[in-house]
Amino acid sequence: SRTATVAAPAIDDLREAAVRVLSANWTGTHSVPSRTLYPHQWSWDSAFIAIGLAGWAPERARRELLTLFDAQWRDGRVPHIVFSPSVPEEAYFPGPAFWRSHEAPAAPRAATSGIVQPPVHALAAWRVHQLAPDRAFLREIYPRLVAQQEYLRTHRRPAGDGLVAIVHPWESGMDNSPAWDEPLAAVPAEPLRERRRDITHVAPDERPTDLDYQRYVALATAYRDGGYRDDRLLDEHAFVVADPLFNAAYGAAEAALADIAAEIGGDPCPHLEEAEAVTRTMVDRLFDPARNLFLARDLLTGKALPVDSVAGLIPLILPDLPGDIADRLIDTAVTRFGIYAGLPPSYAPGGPAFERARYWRGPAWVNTAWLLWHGLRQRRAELATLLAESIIRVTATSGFREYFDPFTWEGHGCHDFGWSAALTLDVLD
Ligand code: 9WN
Repeated sequence: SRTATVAAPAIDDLREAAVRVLSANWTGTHSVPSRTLYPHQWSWDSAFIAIGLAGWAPERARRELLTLFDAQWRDGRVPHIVFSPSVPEEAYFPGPAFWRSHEAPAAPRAATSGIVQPPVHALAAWRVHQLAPDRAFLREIYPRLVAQQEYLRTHRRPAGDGLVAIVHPWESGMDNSPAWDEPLAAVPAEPLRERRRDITHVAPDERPTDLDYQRYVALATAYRDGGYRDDRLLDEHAFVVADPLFNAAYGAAEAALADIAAEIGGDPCPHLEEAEAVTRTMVDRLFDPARNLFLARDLLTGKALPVDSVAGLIPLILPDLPGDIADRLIDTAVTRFGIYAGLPPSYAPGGPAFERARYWRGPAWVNTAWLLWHGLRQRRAELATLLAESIIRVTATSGFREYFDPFTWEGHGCHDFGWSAALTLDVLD
């Protein structure tokens, strides 16, 4: 069994502890990623958390996703944060008064941000259904998932080359990844007028820098002041990047939508075709045969961003990825991301930007390990088992922290972090 290396009583304790975290983070309609640092609903967190709820609280798992999609914009975009009206503005920066979603014509009733996150929700909905079958849920969420993809397809392919673009590092979910250093350097930094709240909860040297935040806020302000429109991105926006994790999530979502469509009597074919097309485009445009890794591409300069980010391994979740490319990625995962020894670091050790405790610049995260596990299950079952065991051992050793030192497994960031608990539960079951 996957859990053979960990003693049985410890496994039971770990399962109970994970359920306790998810119960404490549940608000009645959705989960917060963390009661302290992230007191609202986050888009891709909710997808991962739903997966962990499905095994023991399936009604909550479905509600988690449906609550998020209740805040979907009329143009199909699923906002990266849905703000809870009961949480004070000062609790998180930038909050609803910054994003001013209500001024945008397509915005929903709930206050939200105006940017998105990796579309891992179709994958999550399908996994929730596999763990707790419910076709009525699939029928309800399917058109919303299709609209989410449609937004990305029609609004977020500015270069016309089939790659989906992100317009903010927050959209990647890996905010201060070294992959964004070069494109961000071209973004003018403006002094912050608001106080950062994150560093009241977590040590500043485990978070992005003030300079990063100045640029994050400048970019978000520009996108907001342009009415959250996407029609002139290449001419007017300062950060337009194709990220391999985001594009892989988009492609894997089409594959999951094909499964969902087949299950509810719909037509899987257009989804399968789109999944294949995205995979082909990604191999053509983002795979770097010298590094054996997918790289992000700056769509403003046309240049590949030569950075060893774990995001470049995530295309393993694409079912149609050619076997030789998958083998090369697996070789990279083993040799440069050390997956025989533990969880993959967010950025390969040895690179010039590596920092073992600073957020997405080196620490290991459970969600990227889970995505890799998911991508390896059909291809290299023994490596997938190893990764599942590592997730279990790291969280059993250090608790459900937000991220971990990739060598010592020391926990960093906030405690009782939702997806660390949720995805541990998923690989335990
Ligand atoms: C900005 C909630 C989110 C995650 C992201 C992670 C972090 C936010 C922040 O927290 O981002 O969206 O305030 O730093 O980078 O992946 O979804 O857990």
